[in-house]
Amino acid sequence: MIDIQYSAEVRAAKDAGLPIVALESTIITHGMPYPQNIEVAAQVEQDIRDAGAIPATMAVIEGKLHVGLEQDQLQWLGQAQGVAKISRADMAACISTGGTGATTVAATMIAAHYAGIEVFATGGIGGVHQGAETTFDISADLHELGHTPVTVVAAGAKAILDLAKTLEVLETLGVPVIAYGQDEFPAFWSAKSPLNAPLRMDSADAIAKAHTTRRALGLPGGQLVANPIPAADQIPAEELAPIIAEAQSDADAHRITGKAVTPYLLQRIFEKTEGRSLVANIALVRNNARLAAKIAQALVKQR
Ligand code: PSU
Ligand code: MN
Repeated sequence: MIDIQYSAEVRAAKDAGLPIVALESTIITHGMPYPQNIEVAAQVEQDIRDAGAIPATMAVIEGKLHVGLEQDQLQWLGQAQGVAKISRADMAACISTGGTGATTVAATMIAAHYAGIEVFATGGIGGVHQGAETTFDISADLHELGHTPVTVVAAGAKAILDLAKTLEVLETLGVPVIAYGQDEFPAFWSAKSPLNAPLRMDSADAIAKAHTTRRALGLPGGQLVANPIPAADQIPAEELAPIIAEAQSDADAHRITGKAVTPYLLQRIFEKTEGRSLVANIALVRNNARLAAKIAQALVKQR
């Protein structure tokens, strides 16, 4: 067993059996610019508290797995240089070599499950990239959803991805994709997409019941809850499509590959929308945090 470094708040919540929501840290170090990244991280934690649960932001700091960060640690991480972006493949190596890394969706799911936390809120999961038929760039987040029993609340997959292929891979891996309150699979900055999600649920209770039923059946893997961005905060898909295409061809021209692809595309879209993509990203993460808190509460009630 490896030691977990709990924040005081998460340790107390665990002892009291309170609902806890996991949060990732790659969105802080690689997904948003400083200083908004730190403001958003603190705001999202507060949204979870206001909605009746306790936030647990995950990170590896100098070889220690942290489940819940203290204020000063969050401040430090948001400004630190050279923090790794860790996923399933490199999480153990980061811990064993005393490294420092921010957790992606995949690594956050592993950390949450290890700490006994069943619900996790993020912005958007990684998925199948455009052009994956030649690059083979498919996020490890998808396989993690097939392996690890954590319910992940996201605003769908980021619209920089190939959403149709992402849904196909999730189906192959046996991952329930549940649209919340609508039929369509949301497209991150936009609430709707031309694709329907395979499943739809309209309450946190129903999502919590589906989670426990999967576990009772002995099925490995989690669920993806696709929670649409609030209508007032979205950017219309037609407006974003050419911007995403430009960002993608910039990435190709600069031969950006591997882990660098997603942060590069997010940064380019931020520049090309003059920051509007970030405003939408913040709104959707906060919306996901509130739903995740309700699901965590429903799970505690069902125990
Ligand atoms: N959601 C956001 N911003 C982000 C991410 C998610 O709103 O930056 C991060 C998550 O950590 C996710 C990662 O796991 O992007 C996906 O990276 P990749 O495509 O390299 O697997
Ligand atoms: Mn990738």
